[in-house]
Amino acid sequence: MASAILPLSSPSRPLRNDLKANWKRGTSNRTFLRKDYTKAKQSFTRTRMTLAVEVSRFNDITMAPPDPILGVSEAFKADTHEMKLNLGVGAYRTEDLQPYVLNVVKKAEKLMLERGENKEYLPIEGLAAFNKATAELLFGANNAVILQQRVATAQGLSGTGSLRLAAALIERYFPGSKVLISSPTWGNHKNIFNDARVPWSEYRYYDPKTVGLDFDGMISDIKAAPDGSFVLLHGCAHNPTGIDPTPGQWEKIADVIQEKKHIPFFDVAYQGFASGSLDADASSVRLFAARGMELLIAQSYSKNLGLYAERIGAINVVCSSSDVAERVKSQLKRLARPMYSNPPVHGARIVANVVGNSDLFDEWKEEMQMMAGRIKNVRKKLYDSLSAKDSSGKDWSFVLKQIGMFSFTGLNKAQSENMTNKWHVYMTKDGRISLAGLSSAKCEYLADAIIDSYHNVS
Ligand code: PGU
Repeated sequence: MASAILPLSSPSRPLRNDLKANWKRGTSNRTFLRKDYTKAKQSFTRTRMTLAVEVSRFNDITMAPPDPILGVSEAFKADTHEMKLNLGVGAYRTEDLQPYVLNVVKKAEKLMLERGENKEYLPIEGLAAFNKATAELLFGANNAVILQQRVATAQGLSGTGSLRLAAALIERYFPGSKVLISSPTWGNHKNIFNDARVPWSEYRYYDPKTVGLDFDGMISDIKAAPDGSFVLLHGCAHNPTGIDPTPGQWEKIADVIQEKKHIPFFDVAYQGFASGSLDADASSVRLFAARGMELLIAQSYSKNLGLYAERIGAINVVCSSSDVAERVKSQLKRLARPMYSNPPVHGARIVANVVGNSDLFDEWKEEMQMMAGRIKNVRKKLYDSLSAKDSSGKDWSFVLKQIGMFSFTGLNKAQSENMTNKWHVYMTKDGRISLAGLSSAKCEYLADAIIDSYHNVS
């Protein structure tokens, strides 16, 4: 490694002379004493000690690539074109393409302020009222798993942090066990398991020929995995494809997972956002729970309550008995403590207040339907524009069939790059666009960009 001693080995000559002259004269603007000179000299010596090391101990660290999703927003900000669109990150925007804070969130925060709640540490497992509310929202308050106290719930740092905590649990208590993830999936899943040192492999999910689910491929890959693997499933609104199994297909997936003694691991980041109904969007998880299976479920309130930056979510582990659940919870706490000690309180209180107050809860459902409805409207308008403008006869109906925040356009990397470079439409390179970042006014512009990229770039 290169090293260098900077030339500052002592006070520079002109400065040194100046210091001495001032000391001899004894008079200057301020009186300069011998002790001042000594002090200055010592300080330069200290500087020398500090600087006389290698250029940097971190010199071998290379530049990390920009994040494939969050990095898109950084590039978007730097663009000044008036038609620019940020369809990269899955974050809800209003029709004016502005971030949206839900009214129920503002009301809950007002209540919290009036109560003058303190800022004491939460317990390691998080806010009790939140943990109760979040598990009930997921399973339904009267679900057997809740009544029998078979769920270990710990508040997590949103969906990502909750997944990471579950990955740490797998690494510690199921060493060598594999997690099966869909191909494709949300990009950060791979990072999470890599960093937790949990081996993973992919199961087939998306079929580009049908622009639909490769159900047979999915089933045979789950069957082929070693018994007792974890199978990561998107609870609803699969990211990035927007393609979910039908209720009948979910039953078959559960059959195979049971046969193989696998452990289902749900990522629920869009409850209420796919259909507009909290219950309907939890039906996949409830179907597995009703079979008496043990399972893991990570939850996020980033999208459905718009609490992106509050980092609020949870990890739930459904166990075969309350006794096991208690032990699992104690270990989740043990894993969390050295990572972040205990979770933040603000988002947890918002969720607990919204879910725990029947008026706010009803209002939340209305706002969620409004958000889901706006996305469905632009989805329809985009489909209409694509169909009207494209004379090639291509069938764009997949846009309508996909659900949730995203549309998986089928555009390849070069075509996606054309969307950005030529049309100022920012999106991930896998061809995914977030419809939550699209307004009705810009649907036609987006359709022009997609048609051009699809037909004129290979
Ligand atoms: N799981 C899935 C399937 C997700 O899509 C996301 C967010 C998360 C978990 C984690 O979200 P939290 O905010 O940690 O709760 N995916 C978005 C947001 C941007 C990102 O990549 O974090 C997306 O655009 O895919």
